[in-house]
Amino acid sequence: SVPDDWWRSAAIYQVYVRSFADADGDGTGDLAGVRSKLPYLAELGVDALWFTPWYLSPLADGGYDVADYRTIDPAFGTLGEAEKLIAEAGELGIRTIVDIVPNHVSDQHVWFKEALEAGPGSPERELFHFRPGRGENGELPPNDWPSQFAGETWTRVADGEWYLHLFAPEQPDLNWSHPEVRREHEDVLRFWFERGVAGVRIDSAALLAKADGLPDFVEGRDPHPYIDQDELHDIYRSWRRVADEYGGVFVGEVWLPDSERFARYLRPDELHTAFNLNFLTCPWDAGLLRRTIEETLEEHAPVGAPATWVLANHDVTRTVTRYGREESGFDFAVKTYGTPTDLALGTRRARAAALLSLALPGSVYLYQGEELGLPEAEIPLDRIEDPMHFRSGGSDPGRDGCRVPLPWTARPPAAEPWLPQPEGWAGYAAELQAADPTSMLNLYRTALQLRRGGAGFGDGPMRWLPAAPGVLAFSRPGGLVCVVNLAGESAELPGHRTVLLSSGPLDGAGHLPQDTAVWLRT
Ligand code: TEU
Repeated sequence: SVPDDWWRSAAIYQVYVRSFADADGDGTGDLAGVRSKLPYLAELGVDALWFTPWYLSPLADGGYDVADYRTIDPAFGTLGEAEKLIAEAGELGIRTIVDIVPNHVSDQHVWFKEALEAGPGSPERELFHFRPGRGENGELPPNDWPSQFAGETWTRVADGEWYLHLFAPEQPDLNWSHPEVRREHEDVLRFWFERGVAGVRIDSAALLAKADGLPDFVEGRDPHPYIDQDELHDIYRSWRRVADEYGGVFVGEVWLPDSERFARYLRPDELHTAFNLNFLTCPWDAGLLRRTIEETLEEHAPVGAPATWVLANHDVTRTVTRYGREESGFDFAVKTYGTPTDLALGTRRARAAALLSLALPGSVYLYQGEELGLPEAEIPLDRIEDPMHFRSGGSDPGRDGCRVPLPWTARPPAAEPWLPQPEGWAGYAAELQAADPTSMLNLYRTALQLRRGGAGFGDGPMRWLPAAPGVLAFSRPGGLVCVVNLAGESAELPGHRTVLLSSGPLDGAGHLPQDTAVWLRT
């Protein structure tokens, strides 16, 4: 029998469908491609798949602009195929998590088309945030809110009104004070739970509710008018009741550095889990990592929610590139090409980080290609599609560099992928790595297998062990010890233990080299 609290310790693999596996050879990944790779995912040893939005979408923001939540985009497949995929994955013991984008819809969504048509003052417009402009002729936007992407947050339509979009203009924000918006989303949750999904990722979960009257905002003076509004908790309590009918779970993309505010979303009648973005953004530094881990566990403890550990996703610079740079912290905002990067160093650190995150208490998220050690790709300017690039006026290369289709074989793909694979990419092919015992893929496979079967992994207590400066060492129940060396020299390992797994070779003296991690057992 399968425990119903599987999510407290799961390893969850993020599938960016468009770039995962292309079965029909049109350069774009599809559901048939995912189905063909289910054996690969089962062998990797993950417990669940999170699919980035696979719904009907003009792809103005890679699918985070949804035109219809109940239809699969024809580029990916059909609803019937999604149902087959969910069932086939289930037979292999792999659960499915879908991605819900409640903050906004596509400008091609029927609601928005009707709102444009119906005009100012209509009930259709009330589902969004339409307002007259300021200035003599309404030529100025209704307020001064900063965007979540570069660029404006308001766009003016032909009849002179403006509509709010925290992201791109193709992503109009919904009005979450409207009962119809709430009703529709709870129906969508039911629609997917009925189809067998085990969980839902909630996109931009702290942004949905807006302060009454959409007031202007002065940084440092006013309460934020659209981040972390109190009404959100009422929305998620209501969603939780829906999820509980199906035994479904939530993971929120709650981007709030304040740990007390963050933990409010994880109260027992709200979201089960939320992404640990502080861990993702933490530089490769022993003191900072230790503090982040401690704060994470401290903030989760009072609400009884398990922590999550995230090293990568489809929005940020790939791990081996990030860790191969002088400034290894979160750098999506300064995601510049040509920053000096030592990929060998970054790869060593990424391997060590994998063992660290998989040994910590809670669940772990992996982003496709992380298990292959893919670096960030440099995308030729004329091939970039991410709206972030265009909205920054071209100064930010955007997020496409971590979204390049995966290399499966050493041969070039049959069709030119929608984003070009850089030269040398074939060297990372899953097929080659599967045959190489020292590959990143085999490190992840072995680690995930040990983690699955092993006592002391997953949710539960951890205890820090004394260690040299720059070295992190902790134990888990059942005798598991994890040691990560971030110091400038080799570190001695605690005695009387066997090495279960190591992210790289130990040195001649049996010590742990710099930027290496090890799992030990008593
Ligand atoms: O991202 C939400 C979010 O927090 C972004 O503002 C993030 O900071 C940005 O992508 C820079 O990395 C989610 C999705 O993960 C992202 O892919 C979407 O573009 C966005 O929502 C809009 O739906």
